[in-house]
Amino acid sequence: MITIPYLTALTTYFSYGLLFAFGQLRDLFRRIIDRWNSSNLQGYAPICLGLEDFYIRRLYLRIQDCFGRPIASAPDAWFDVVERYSNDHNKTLKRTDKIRRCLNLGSYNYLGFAAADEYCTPRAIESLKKFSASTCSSRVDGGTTTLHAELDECVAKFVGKPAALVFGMGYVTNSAIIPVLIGKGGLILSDSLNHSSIVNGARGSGATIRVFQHNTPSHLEKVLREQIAEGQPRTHRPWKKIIVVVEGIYSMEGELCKLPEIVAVCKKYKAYVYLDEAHSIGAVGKTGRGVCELLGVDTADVDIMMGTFTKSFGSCGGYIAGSKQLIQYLKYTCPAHLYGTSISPPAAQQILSAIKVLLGEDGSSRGAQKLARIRENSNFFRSELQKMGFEVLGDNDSPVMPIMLYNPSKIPAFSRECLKQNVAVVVVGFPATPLLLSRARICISASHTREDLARALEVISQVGDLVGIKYFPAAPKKEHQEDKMVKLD
Ligand SMILES: Cc1ncc(COP(=O)(O)O)c(C=O)c1O
Ligand SMILES: *[C@@H]1O[C@H](CO)[C@@H](O)[C@H](O)[C@H]1NC(C)=O
Ligand SMILES: *[C@@H]1O[C@H](CO)[C@@H](O)[C@H](O)[C@H]1NC(C)=O
Ligand SMILES: CC(=O)N[C@H]1CO[C@H](CO)[C@@H](O)[C@@H]1O
Repeated sequence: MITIPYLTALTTYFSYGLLFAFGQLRDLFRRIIDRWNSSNLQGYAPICLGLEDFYIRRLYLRIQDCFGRPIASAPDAWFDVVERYSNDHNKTLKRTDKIRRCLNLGSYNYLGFAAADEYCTPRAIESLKKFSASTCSSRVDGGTTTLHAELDECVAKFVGKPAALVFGMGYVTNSAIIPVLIGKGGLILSDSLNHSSIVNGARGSGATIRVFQHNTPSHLEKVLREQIAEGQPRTHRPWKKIIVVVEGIYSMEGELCKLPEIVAVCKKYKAYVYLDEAHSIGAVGKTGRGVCELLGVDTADVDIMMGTFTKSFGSCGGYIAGSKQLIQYLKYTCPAHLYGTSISPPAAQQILSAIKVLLGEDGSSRGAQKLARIRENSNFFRSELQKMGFEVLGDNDSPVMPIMLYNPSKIPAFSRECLKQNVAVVVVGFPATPLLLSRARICISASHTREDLARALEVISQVGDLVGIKYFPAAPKKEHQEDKMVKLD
């Protein structure tokens, strides 16, 4: 739950109201002109329609310089941001040859494997030479190299499940696997802040979807009881299967899943647990094995473990880990496995090498150091931000920390002012977050040094004063201000 100062909520609604009103007015004029200029009408329905189109044209495009900035280097602690200019009020942006060396607070490079690594990079290059960039084939045809076979086994062992299967893309892992696991007559219970890939998979499955309050085991139990009592729609027959889908770390909230409590509820009602560890695998836990290790949950109690290699491992792709029976079933039935080209061999080698470093099998203690570093860095940065009076979401140990901006005008202001001082941040607004809850999302990396973090804090503090987002100045204890707050779920 997030509490917003009343005045902020009011001005935020007012800002969106103003943007919406002027946007609609301009659209109205455009429609009148279009009608008058009949050469535009060809008998087709407009291909882009509705609120999304309106939102893109009238809100997003005004601040699009804050998004999709081209990068000219690896996503390391510092990276090169290409400067752009516009001749039409940022409607179109053109690249220049100039680059700006910026501190990178946006990439999911939790362990620092995304940049050149003394162990991983030479091996990835070697595999590129040996296997080439693509297998040009699906796994069941010619696309299973020795690397792929090794990777399946290595991932299963790393996450602590009997078997695993890797895919070329994390997003597809969710969106293609969920429909194979469950269909009509099944029930999916999903956290209200689910990732888009889960939403896509769940909708594509044809199963009934019910949502429980974000990270609230008691509400999950309530919904589960109701749904079990009611059964399938119309027929009221028992559900064929129930799957509860949660994430290890919620990427927009920086929050850790309340996994022990959720697992207990699922056990009680015989529902399967599907855990998406995109942001937690590699990043948390004593040996980087994710939220199960961090929160002391036996991996045997999590039926389907999903994760991606695009964050901590500095590669691409995703995995599903589970029982031997489950993985065997997926190998014969999952279309993304049967008909999609297998993961790129250098990417596979990068993952294998990164896991070896984490486990200390490269013969050094760099893996353990990285894990200690990401934790120290994250906890230091979070507590400093809180001390400065920012509204920071998320839990300790999580390397993701959203700073609340609320007001739509503060989205571009924060991003542009930080960039001016060579700090690159990611800002997020509606529709990725609820309308009121725009934020900047900081991702801390093990490759950030203390000087990097001190520099980032200095800039963020200055910009925070300028933009006016220190919502809790000199009062880290929020209880005193409760009466002036609006509560939002
Ligand atoms: C929770 C979650 N699941 C899945 C994905 C998709 O992974 P990928 O980016 O590797 O396609 C993401 C990506 O951000 C994510 O946050
Ligand atoms: C009318 O339509 C033509 C062709 O689509 C276009 O080139 C022209 O700019 C339009 N005029 C106005 C006033 O919108
Ligand atoms: C366009 O973007 C730049 C930053 O890239 C910003 O300073 C400027 O205010 C923007 N212009 C408009 C009209 O929004
Ligand atoms: C498939 C799924 O889980 N969808 C839900 C994700 O969360 C949103 C917002 O809470 C719901 O509207 C979806 O039904």
